[in-house]
Amino acid sequence: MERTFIMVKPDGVQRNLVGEIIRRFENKGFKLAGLKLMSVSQELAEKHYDSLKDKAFFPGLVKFICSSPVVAMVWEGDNVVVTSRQMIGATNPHAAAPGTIRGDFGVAVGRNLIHGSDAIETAQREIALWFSEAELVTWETTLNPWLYEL
Ligand code: D4T
Repeated sequence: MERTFIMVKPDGVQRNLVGEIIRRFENKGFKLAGLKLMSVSQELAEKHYDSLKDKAFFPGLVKFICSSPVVAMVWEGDNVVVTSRQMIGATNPHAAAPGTIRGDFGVAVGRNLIHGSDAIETAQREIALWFSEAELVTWETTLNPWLYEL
């Protein structure tokens, strides 16, 4: 089953949106495979955002991610990478559709609350970067026949 990496950023944690965000993923029908509240080191933040290292906003972004705890998660489900990005909404909350997380709760691109992997390969890289094998849980949910046409 496909997996994606989701992170509630420092602004989402500070604004008490962790429960709201988890609720949306649970209600959708995705299954939690990993979850932790953590402080982010500069090294981890720089590795995570490596593809953006030439952008002008990179230093500010790294500083922000390290400024306060984040909640790192792995969610599992059919098409979870693309669907999560749709649930999260456009990078800039101004452009994010109502009903999306950024559209409903954000007002600034540098405070856009949540990160979600943008492709299956990115998800695999990010999950390996943020979680050890031992922190990921493989488990069976009894809901599967009610979520999927098996
Ligand atoms: P993430 O990676 O956090 O899920 O965001 P996106 O995939 O939607 O967008 P991104 O990689 O282009 O940007 C990463 C991160 O940088 C912040 N950002 C972005 C910023 O502070 N200023 C900017 O101008 C842009 C484009 C927000 C998200």
